[in-house]
Amino acid sequence: MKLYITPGSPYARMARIVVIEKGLESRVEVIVAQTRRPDSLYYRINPSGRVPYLVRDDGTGLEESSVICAWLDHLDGHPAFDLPAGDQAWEARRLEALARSMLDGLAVWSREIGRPQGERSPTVIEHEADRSRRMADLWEAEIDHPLMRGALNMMQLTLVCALGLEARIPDFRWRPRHPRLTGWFVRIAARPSFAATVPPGA
Ligand SMILES: N[C@@H](CCC(=O)N[C@@H](CS)C(=O)NCC(=O)O)C(=O)O
Repeated sequence: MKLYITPGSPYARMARIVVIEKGLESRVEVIVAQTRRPDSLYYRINPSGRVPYLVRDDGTGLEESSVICAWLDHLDGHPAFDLPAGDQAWEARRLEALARSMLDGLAVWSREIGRPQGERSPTVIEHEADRSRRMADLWEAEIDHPLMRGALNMMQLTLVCALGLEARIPDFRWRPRHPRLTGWFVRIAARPSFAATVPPGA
């Protein structure tokens, strides 16, 4: 299989973490794609131009980090990241949606500051910075939830990839006012799969 990524993409990072957590390194070739370039050859592989993108051994291409993570997780017949059963499933969905929401906002912020100076929108940047502060406050209150403290799951994985964008967004300084979230992040980010996939600095 071929997994197309960019080193700075938090969505691609989720798939890369699952590859490592599931011990699939020898089966999945990780390839850096040229995104956001006119006429990139990558568009012939994935017309949307987005990463992550997984080309399975049968040639079928999969888009969307959640779909790719689930596919990789199910390959061995022993999925580790499926939703829990019963009422806990709704809690898991609620938490995953909150983590996704934070991640999506930060991805917009990161993209915006990656534009050439004259093309950046201060309005977008301020909007996303404000959102990130509210979401960090929310997570400071939620982080002791049993699902955030138990075995690794998609909620935890998504939130770490969101908070990890501190490497790409110099003004995303969420740690000082969020001691519980910081302690949680430091512990979980020390896992080899997370440490091996830290995005490069801005
Ligand atoms: N919802 C998608 C988001 C993927 C996404 O937006 N990836 C960005 C990188 S962080 C990308 O490929 N951007 C290139 C482009 O928009 O052309 C997922 O979860 O996989």
